[in-house]
Amino acid sequence: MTSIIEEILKRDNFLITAHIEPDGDAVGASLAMFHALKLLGKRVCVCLSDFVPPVYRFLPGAGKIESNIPPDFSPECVVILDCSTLDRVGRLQKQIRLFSPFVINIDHHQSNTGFGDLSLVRETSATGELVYELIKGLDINPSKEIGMCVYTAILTDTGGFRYRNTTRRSLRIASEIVGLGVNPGEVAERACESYPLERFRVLGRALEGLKMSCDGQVADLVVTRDMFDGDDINPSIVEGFVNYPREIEGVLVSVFFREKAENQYRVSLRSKGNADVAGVAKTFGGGGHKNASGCTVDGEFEIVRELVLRRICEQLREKE
Ligand SMILES: [Mn+2]
Repeated sequence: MTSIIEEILKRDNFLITAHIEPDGDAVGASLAMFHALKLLGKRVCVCLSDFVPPVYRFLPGAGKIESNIPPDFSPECVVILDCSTLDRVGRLQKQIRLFSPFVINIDHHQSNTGFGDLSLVRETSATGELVYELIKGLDINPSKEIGMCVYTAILTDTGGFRYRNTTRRSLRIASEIVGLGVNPGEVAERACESYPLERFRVLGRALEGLKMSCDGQVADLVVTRDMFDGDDINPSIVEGFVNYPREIEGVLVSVFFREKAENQYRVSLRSKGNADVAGVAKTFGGGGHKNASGCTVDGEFEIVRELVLRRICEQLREKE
């Protein structure tokens, strides 16, 4: 952390980015970092490869997020947030490379490869939590804007302070933020209860097709493009669908398949307790945490499903 603080203090132009299909942590951590660097008088640009989901557009500064590096901006330092590998940055990676900037990697994924010139990688509830600690380390008094961004990052990555990644420290930070004037109920309404109706129409169809396997320990859902009249699925509409089957009694692993393209599926995995899904995602070239991971698998749906479920079931049996 000390060397990251030194690097930040001595540089002037920063680009902040996070992973493709940004979630509450990616957007929240990026904007918290943006406000903090602004308070230090730096020139900062937040740039994401994909659009910010509408539910996170209430976050202060969200309107300033760019989808390309502005032509008059040459970053000397890039802060990459919530990405376990550099690839997760997506399309912007190419643009960034042209500047050969100094790269700071801040992330909370166990599977982080340690890319970049400096990295701050610890298994915390959210990347937002690490950013908050870095902000404190920089001697910045967190503003209400920073608080709202960090609070949203932690709230969404802990499933509303329910998952096992919720720690004393994440609750302490949340409490400190409430002390800054951030209203927990208000943030939750904006971030968790402001989805478009379409989400629930699609969810209904997906839940109809919910399947149980591995003696009731695994539940899976799929969303295909025909549920959207063959159009590409807007990932922000189905974000978090994987969390619903987890709520079934006895289910240890929930799986969500999203058709990305013909014969290509994004697979999200969530588990309860000691059931580990990091290894399953890794088998298929993905990554993540013990209780939350993901990968992309090519092939016909029935085959993809069979392969993934078999691997999960094997993993669960090994543990017994
Ligand atoms: Mn995260």
